[in-house]
Order: sequence, then structure tokens, then C-alpha cells
Amino acid sequence: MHVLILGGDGYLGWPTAMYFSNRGYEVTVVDNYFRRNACLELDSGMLYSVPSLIERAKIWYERTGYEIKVVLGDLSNPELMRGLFDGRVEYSWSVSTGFTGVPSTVVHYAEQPSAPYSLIDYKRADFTVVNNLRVTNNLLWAVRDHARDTHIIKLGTMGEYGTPNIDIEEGWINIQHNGREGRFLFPRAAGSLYHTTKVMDTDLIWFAVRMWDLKVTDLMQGPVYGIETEESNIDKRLRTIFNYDEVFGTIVNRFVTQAVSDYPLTVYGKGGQTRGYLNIKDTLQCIHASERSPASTGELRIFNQIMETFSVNELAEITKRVGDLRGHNVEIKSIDNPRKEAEEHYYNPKYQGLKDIGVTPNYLTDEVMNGLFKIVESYKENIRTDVIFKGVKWG
Ligand code: USQ
Repeated sequence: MHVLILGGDGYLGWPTAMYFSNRGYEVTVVDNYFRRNACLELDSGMLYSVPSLIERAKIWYERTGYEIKVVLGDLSNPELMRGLFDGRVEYSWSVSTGFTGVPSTVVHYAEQPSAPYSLIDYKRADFTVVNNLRVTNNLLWAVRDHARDTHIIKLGTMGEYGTPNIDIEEGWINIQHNGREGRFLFPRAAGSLYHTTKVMDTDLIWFAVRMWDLKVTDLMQGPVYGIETEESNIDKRLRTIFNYDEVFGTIVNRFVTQAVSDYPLTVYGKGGQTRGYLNIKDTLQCIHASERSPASTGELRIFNQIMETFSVNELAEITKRVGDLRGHNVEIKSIDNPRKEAEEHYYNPKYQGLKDIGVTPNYLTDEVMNGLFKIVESYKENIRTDVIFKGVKWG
């Protein structure tokens, strides 16, 4: 079994690569270092520096004997994408020689993943739209032309749905209208330009599935938190990229870092914004479960990839409770919301599908929070408080 991971250097991509490699899969990762370069360009700061992708693959090989092949390149280039399926690929690092062959599964993370980044200015907005749609379109055409049996696992986002005043189904909804009934994609109403590119991705994918009978699983993921996975425990240098800045840091990771550095927790507005969350370990489980029981030919299967829901206020309370017990003096501060989003709203998403195919949730318990605190505390001297809040405005 060969798993190709697009965006294999990112927060989720690298842990996913190690996870599959550790389970005996052949793994190839592709990345253009967008995330690292953007962090440098925006002066975002990271909790700790991480080795290059090639260095990580070498460390992984030394420590486990497993090879993760590395391709450094930009997947918005259609020829680079097609080469991964027709054998013209040039590996930037590998142990074995020759083409690994057509992947049985492609995991597509190769997108600009930040809502604030997409709204900094026109240049970043344009990059987000062009990169995300082009990479997705390139992938769909490469699979159409060379590998129709390959299962595509695409990372979508819960933010595609927005916060509607009705229950959120897993991707699809039956609608009765004038005495007739049909099945449609659940209505989408994204809250940022980044999230809107994910909606557009879904439309591209649904078109490709209808036209070319591709097999696709689209995972509507909520904000992820955490650092450690089973594989990164092998060697600290294998830890994933960890951001706590406003642009690339997600809320739980930010709040813990803020608590450790005596920076008041930045609750945007009223703090009633509710989302579905998951541990990074569960992202890996979800991808693996999807890989093991793939979508059928001509099926766009959609799962809501979250394990539990919290409001921002609830997350702040949990962080304060655990942080205070660890000797931090955690302050919670409501600040003007730089985003345009509902701060009090109904939120009732369904998220049973992934559990039905074997995922066992890791919840955000105090023990899990303690574990996260412990790691962040060990890098306390690296935390830069000047990058925590910059105020990228939606309007
Ligand atoms: N928030 C605060 N204070 C902060 C940071 C965030 O109150 O300091 C609030 C935001 O306003 C938002 C919520 O917390 O209501 C979540 O924000 P986030 O920055 O953790 O997550 P978001 O921008 O929505 O994006 C993240 C990932 C993205 C993924 C998305 C899933 O960066 O790639 O698609 O989570 S979801 O939120 O379900 O759309």
C-alpha cells in the first residue's frame, strides 16, 4: 500500500506521514515549504524550530528503518502533480531508487490553511484562492488521467458550513420541495476567504466524482490541538510544527501558550463562538480509518471530523483551570473581535460517521491539557509574546 501525502511538511502532514510509515505503508510526501516560508515572512515565531523535511525523513529512517520519500516542489504546478502518478517524479530524498508506483491513497493537505492569512491583504487572498483551487484541480485531473482507482482523502473544514440555525448533517441533506425530494450537499456559508476556498474545492471534487467516477472522502475537520503523537515520542526532533501566533496558531494551542507566557487569554468578542474540536492524534486515526474503508467508485463520502464541541469561553475556562493548578496565574480577557462571525449562535453538528468506521475519540480532558502544558512549558523561553495578537481584521 502506497500513501501519497500532499502537504507533508505541515502541522498535520508530517505526523500523518510518520503514522502510515510506522504501520508498514510506503509513504511519499510532497511539500513546497509554504508554511515555513510564510512564518518567516510574517515573522510568526514558532515554539521550537523543526528540521527540514529531508532531515526529518533521515531522522525517521535512522530511528525506525522506514523510508519516507520526499519531493520538494509546488503542487500548483500541474506537471509536478502529474509526475507523482505517471512516474516522472524526481525524489528530493529517498533510500530506494525508482518510482514507488501509483499511490493507492492520496491525502490532500496541500493548501493554505489559515483564515486570518487569507484576509491579511489582496496578495495573500489571491495566493489562497489560486493555490488551494489549483492544487485541488491539478490533483483531480492527475487522478482522472492516470489513477482512477486511487482513493482521494481530502481535508475539508467544518467552517464550510458556517454556523447555520439548523443541525449540521455530515455533508449531505435531503430536501423536500413542492412534493419532491432530493439529496444535496448541505448548504455552505463560509466565514472567511480561506474557508470559502474549501467550499469551492468541494464543488470541484463533487463535479469530478460525478463526471469521472472518482473515489473521494472529504473530511470536514474542526480546529485541531496538540503536539505529541505516538511517532513523535520516538525522537523530539520529529515533533510537528507548532504555531501559537494569530495567523497559524489554532485556539487551544494558542491559549495554552498564552497561559504559559502570562499573556491574557484572547477571547474574541463575547466568546460564545462554538466549534467542533479534535486532538491531533484523532486526525491521524480519522485519516487511517478512511484509508482502511475507502469511498466507493463514484462516491463523494463526507464525514464531520470533530470529537466534541466547545465555545471559546469554555476553552478559556479549561485553560485557566488547568493552568492555575500548574502555578500559572491565568487571566481571561475579552477583546474586540477582529473577525466577522456570530458570537452567540446555535451549533449542533452530527459527527458519528468516523466513529462508525472505527475511530475512538481522545477528548480534551484535564490530563490531556496537562500534557500539552508540560511540553509548552519546556519551551517557555522561546515564546514571543509580540506575535500572539496582531489584529488581522476581516472587514
Ligand atoms: N478565537 C478566539 N481567540 C483566539 C483565536 C481564536 O476567540 O485567540 C476564536 C475564533 O474567533 C474562532 C474560534 O476561536 O471563533 C476558532 O478559531 P481558530 O483560529 O482556532 O480556528 P479557525 O480560524 O476557524 O481555523 C482553524 C484552522 C483551519 C480549519 C478550521 C476548522 O486554522 O485550517 O479549517 O480551524 S473550523 O474552525 O471548524 O472551520
